[in-house]
Amino acid sequence: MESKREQQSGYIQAPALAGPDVLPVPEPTQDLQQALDDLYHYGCCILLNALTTDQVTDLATRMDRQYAAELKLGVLGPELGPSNKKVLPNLVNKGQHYLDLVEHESTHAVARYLLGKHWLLSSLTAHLFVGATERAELIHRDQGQIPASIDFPALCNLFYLLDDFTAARGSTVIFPGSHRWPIEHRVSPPAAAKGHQVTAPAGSLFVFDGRLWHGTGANLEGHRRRAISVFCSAPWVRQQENACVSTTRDVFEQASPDLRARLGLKTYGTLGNINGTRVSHQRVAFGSTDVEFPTALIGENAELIPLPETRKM
Ligand SMILES: O=C(O)CCC(=O)C(=O)O
Repeated sequence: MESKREQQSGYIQAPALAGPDVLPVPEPTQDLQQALDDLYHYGCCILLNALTTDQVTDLATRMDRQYAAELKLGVLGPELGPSNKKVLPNLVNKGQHYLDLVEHESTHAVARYLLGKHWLLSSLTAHLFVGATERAELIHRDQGQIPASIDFPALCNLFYLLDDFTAARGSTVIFPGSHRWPIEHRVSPPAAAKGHQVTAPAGSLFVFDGRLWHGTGANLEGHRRRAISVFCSAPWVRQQENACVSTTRDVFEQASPDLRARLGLKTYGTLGNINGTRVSHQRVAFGSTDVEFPTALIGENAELIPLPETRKM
């Protein structure tokens, strides 16, 4: 297959590999252009020093504090499952320090490269271990819901690492190059043992294309191994977190226009309306325009129905 350009996002797909070849893990780099080239060739990259040491320390401390506080919520807290690998959901309402990662210049550069300029935040989550695990978790492709025949990324996962990632700490098992595998190798996962584990220092940004086979490694040391996932999607994919319901009105009101758009308060072509959007805006192919929460929705016989606001109690 030749390189081909996706019309909506501008993403250029590398030629397909002949079979399910696992390429080496690309070397960590400080150079953004090299990182984007790695995404093209390998479907993953490691961008060094995306966060400063102070940012790493601050975010790691805040994540631990958040986890401890949410545990105390008992049944009101999120469902965290039996595994020692935990994912704290919806960081959007949990502090500006997390939202800053959505607007981080590296996030924008990478998401734009893979998904086009209208990319959305699909979810914002904290990943941490609270003990050892014996085996690797399920190997999967994050865009498993998207038809496997699609030869471009519809999602991408950006992991800001708050601890060094090593194999013994359960770093991610990845199959570099698998975003270029022939279609018959895109549905059933390869054996975890055939993958490579990521080695990268805290402060790095580890990115993987939504088509890349990967999974959480076994954390034999039981190290905390913290990371924040900024999960991004193409503007036509349903967001993992239902942001317009899951985001407090305070966050929306304080958000920059760019952040509001990433959360979904922007149309994309004919999608993403609130109470309908002026038709003139929808005529622009793949165009995009801001939307506002109306004070009321319109019901039968034009009855006005107040829109409930979500605010801190
Ligand atoms: O925690 C990891 O290493 C990988 C997490 C993962 O598989 C995912 O978020 O899709």
